[in-house]
Amino acid sequence: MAANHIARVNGRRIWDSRGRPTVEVDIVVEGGASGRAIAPAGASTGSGEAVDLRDGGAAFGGLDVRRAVANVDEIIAPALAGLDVSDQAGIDRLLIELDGTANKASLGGNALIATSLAVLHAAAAAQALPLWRHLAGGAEVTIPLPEIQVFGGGAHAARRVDVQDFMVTCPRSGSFAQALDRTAEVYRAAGQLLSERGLIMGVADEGGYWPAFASNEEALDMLVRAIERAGFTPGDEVAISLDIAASEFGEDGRYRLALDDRELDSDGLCAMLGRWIERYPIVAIEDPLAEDDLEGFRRFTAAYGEKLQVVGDDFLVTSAERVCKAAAGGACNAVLIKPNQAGTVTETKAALDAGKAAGFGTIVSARSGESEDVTIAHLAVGWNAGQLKVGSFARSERMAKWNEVLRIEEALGPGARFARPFG
Ligand code: 2PG
Ligand code: MG
Repeated sequence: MAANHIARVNGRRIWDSRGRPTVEVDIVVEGGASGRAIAPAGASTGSGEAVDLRDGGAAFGGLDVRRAVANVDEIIAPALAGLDVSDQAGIDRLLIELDGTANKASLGGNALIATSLAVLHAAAAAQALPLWRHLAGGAEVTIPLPEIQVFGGGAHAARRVDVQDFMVTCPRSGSFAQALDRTAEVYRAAGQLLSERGLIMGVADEGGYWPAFASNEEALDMLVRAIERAGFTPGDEVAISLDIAASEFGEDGRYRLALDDRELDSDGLCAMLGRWIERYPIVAIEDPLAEDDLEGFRRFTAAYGEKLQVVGDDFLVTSAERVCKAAAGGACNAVLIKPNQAGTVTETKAALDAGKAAGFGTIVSARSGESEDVTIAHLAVGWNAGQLKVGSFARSERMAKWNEVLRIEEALGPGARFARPFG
């Protein structure tokens, strides 16, 4: 048997950053090389995502994954035995067929993505290449611009504020390392400001400060102050990026901002965000409207798409088809790329390629439930995504990924090109 052919696949039940069970897959090829990957998990999920297979019942809030792990061992492993790991597309097609559902509910999106990513790692290891280099295939790569959460809200902080991610990004940095340096100062300054005001309440799911604010806008004011206290000019070295995650508080064109005690229609929400765009140095807004509000997305993109990135996450769910439709309808100008929303590496790459073909910004992203797995750092570099979203600047499941990009930047040496998605 050839060296790249799969000798062993095994699933394992491990734990994610929220202390919930998740799926890990190991793949070993005949030549001895191996690959491993861990499925992440979202909390604010789009209805069009690949779904995780969870066991239900009383244990662990119904979130156990024993059936998904069994599917890896009993159904996926025998089907993949002897296949060549370098045929990612062929293996992903087989995984999709084995599952046989549109949303991967049968074998589980968690079983599929961990397997598909483990195949990718095994293929890189079989060539003794770091994953990013294997993905780049000799082409020049860019180091992504990070967007990093400072305050976490929405579904990641018991809806303490309505907006989910208050992030910063440092578009004028000369390198990834410098962007992290600047972010570290802002994160620190934000912590000091909160502690001075008696607002330190710990951190939300992705490591951003728990947002004990009286209004959504107070979070924005505090972020601007933190940037200034860190010694930077808001909108110059450090700018703001938001994930509104509006599907979490709106549907059928009605949006209920609980913290601000306001109910808005689609135009009202667009107008409110428009005022924020005027007042604050915002360069990107993700899911400004709910996933069912196509017209709202179109109007918002028509009004502000020239000025800033309008990013589809729940709205596009890492689907090439949805990206193409959004591009044709002018309903976005950037796409978030989450491998577990698609369910396989091949479908993830197709969504990214569709985004690039449409001239969209492309942002590889982690989930709110994460692990020590750093695959997305390699995907962002090797696929030349241009941007990377991982969560905050605390907690090792987040820092592991930022640190991995630092290592890649070092490996590229002085020739490393840093992406400039905002010109
Ligand atoms: C998002 C992600 C990350 P989740 O909405 O972009 O912040 O959250 O993984 O819960 O979907
Ligand atoms: Mg999002």
